[in-house]
Amino acid sequence: MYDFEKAKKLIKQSEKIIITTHLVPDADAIGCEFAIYEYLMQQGKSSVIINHSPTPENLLFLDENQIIKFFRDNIPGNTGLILNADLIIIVDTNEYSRLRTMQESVEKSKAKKICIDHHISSQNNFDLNISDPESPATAQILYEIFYAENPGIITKKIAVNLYAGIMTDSGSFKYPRTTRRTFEICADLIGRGVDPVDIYEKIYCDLSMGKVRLFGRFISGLEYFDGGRVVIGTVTLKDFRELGLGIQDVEGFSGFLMEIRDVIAGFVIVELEQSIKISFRSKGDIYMNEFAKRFGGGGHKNAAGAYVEKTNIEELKKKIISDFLTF
Ligand SMILES: [Mn+2]
Repeated sequence: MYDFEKAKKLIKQSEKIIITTHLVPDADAIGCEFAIYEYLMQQGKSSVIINHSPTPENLLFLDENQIIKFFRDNIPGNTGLILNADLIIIVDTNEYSRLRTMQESVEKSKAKKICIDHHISSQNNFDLNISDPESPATAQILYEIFYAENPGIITKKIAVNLYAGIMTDSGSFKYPRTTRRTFEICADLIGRGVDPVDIYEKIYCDLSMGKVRLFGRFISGLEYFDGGRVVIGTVTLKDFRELGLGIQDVEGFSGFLMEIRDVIAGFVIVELEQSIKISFRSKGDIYMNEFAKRFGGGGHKNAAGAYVEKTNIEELKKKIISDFLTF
């Protein structure tokens, strides 16, 4: 199904292997990193996971031995690791720019680069690109690869990581790319020792009081357009500062907008220190990845994102709404 032969060759030839993923990693990103890390160990290869962003608190259980290194902690040492690597495996994104602070050294590195991802592919150069935009999660692609190689690869530890990725990226099995195959895979993973209740509770039943307050502000500030079919919400730096929170605490807000009756498109604007993040969500055949391009972003049909330069938020909202209503 996926051609893993070239990847195996590259892995075999490599001694210094780095695994990395996109900024503000989710469970699919971290889960895939650990699944590959464990697979490489089985192949007698040690590897280093280095990420731009810290691991969100609710995903720390996936990194119980605190293996993940952070690029910003020690730039000279980590830069050296990246520049001198033989192989860099990038999961859950196909854009070097999403590696943020690591982008420059990854692109400069002489290492071969493998991308394994389920976002619509851009024109970036990888030595190997295993990409399937039909897959609900990168973790599902990895499952198919490992299972085809040898089902015995999928230990309980790998199963937990893959399940966490599939469960979260499929919106707990409700997003459109969820298929019969997704359930078959998850059934197999549960057979390998995954406790779905435990993983769900660890990831989702972990709202801090601060996040609930932030959500309350977000909800009361929602603005509706086009007779309630379009909704836009905002989180500002002021909110973050007053509640002592950050971008990781906005996780789930955009998905929530799609649960409002009659809403077909939703936008979440998050003001950050250096930029503004826009999340785009839609139902049905509204191609938010296309719409997000107008703001320099991308993603999936029903879920996309963009980072834009700091600007007046009210003006940005007006632009998003007026652009969307003629989209
Ligand atoms: Mn993903």
